[in-house]
Amino acid sequence: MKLKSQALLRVLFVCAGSAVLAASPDRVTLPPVEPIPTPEQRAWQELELTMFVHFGINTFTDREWGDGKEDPKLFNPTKLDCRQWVRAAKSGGFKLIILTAKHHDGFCLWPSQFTEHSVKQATWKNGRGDVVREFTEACRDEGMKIGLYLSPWDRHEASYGTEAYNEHFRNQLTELLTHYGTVDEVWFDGACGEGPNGKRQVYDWPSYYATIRQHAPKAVIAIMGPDVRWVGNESGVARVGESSVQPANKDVHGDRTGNVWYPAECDVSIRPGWFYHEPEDAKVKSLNHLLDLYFKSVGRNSVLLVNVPPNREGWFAEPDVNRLREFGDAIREMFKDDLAQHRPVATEPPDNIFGADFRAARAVDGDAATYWAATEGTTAGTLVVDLGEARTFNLVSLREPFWLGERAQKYRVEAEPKDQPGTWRVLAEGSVIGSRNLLRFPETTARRVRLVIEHARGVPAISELAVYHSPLVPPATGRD
Ligand code: FUL
Repeated sequence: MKLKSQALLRVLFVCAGSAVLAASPDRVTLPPVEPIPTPEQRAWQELELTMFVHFGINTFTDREWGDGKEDPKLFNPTKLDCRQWVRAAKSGGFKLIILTAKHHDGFCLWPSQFTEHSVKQATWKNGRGDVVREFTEACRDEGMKIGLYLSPWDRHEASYGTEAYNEHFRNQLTELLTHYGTVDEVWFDGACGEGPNGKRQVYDWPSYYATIRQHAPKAVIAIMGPDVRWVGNESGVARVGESSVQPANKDVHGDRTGNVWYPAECDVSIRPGWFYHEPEDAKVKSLNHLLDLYFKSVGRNSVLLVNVPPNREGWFAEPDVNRLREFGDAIREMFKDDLAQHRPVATEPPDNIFGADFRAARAVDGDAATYWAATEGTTAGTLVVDLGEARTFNLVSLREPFWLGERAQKYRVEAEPKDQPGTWRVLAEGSVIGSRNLLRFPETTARRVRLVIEHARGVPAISELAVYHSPLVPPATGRD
């Protein structure tokens, strides 16, 4: 009897399962609002925090731009420890590190077979060292994603300024992308100065991109590349309303016309310079400054790229290590308690949902992969969250399911103040949301908070509406 009922149950279970499966092809899906990111762009945007490591011959000559005439013997990081970099980056919450494999001086941190201007001629390890090897192994062991910077401008290479250099550059790219495992980002600077023979190079970008797509199909190509856009300054700040939807740029998008998905990256150094200079040990950016940049980059629908330069021993210096840990601790503390999570949430007008899979609760379920979407054909909508009792807060985080396109064009966040029930006070206003918007405002005490999307390109959709209270939120400086 027992066996029989178990068998019956199994039959019922299988039937139910197949009913769901059979139904799934017809499940309602939210149509994308073009353009949308590639899977690689989406994964990259979700990293939020990435790190730059400027390290090379300049570290030993105390310069920012080498001229390509440096003696490679000077390169001697006696205690190089890439694991120390990676662990410090992790403590700061960083998810990917980009190493300057070759800067404008042409000195290669790996033993390239295409030049002698490299670690092969260094005092370090009698010319048998390979920083790219040690770096990529440390990243892989610690679960850190990997980026490589290869400067197209090369002030050492004799072929620079001739067609032969394009092949030289592709050869170096191929070495980097085939000898060290998966690479997640390739970073190209736009600088194009003169080489040793006084000539400038005409870069063959399409052939560089083809080389990357062939050997590292999962890598995004940044700055002078079609996947990731330079935000336009080196101070780590995006514009209010920064959008990933941009007109195609013919330098990097070739024949593509109209709008393309081209998300912004905000680069900045933790110190005044990109390379290590001892006197700058005293000039590491303050915690408040870094947190402010976080709000002005990650909080403005962009990725933050913070440079931390190792010293001559091959270590991140103590002030930088301490600052990174403080930064990571502050971010973890700020976002540890979402007052809106799993709270009752309603739409205005009622039942303003795209279907059963897109209920308002999806915006407050703590899972950024699920989302509320409004009724088909609408371009406006409101979410009202009940915090259960009057709570004090000073920060709201919003996210859209941006992999289906940017939607909001104009929105505001409001609270029903404890002392004025029935009225709504505007806390913040915005336009584009995309991957994330962080809104900071003076401490407010209220039981209900609402997000009013006044206008969207297509059906409004929200994957996160989170509310926080933290004394660590840096005051908005108004300085961009
Ligand atoms: C600039 C370079 O010239 C700097 O040296 C640095 O590498 C920075 C990230 O990009 O254009």
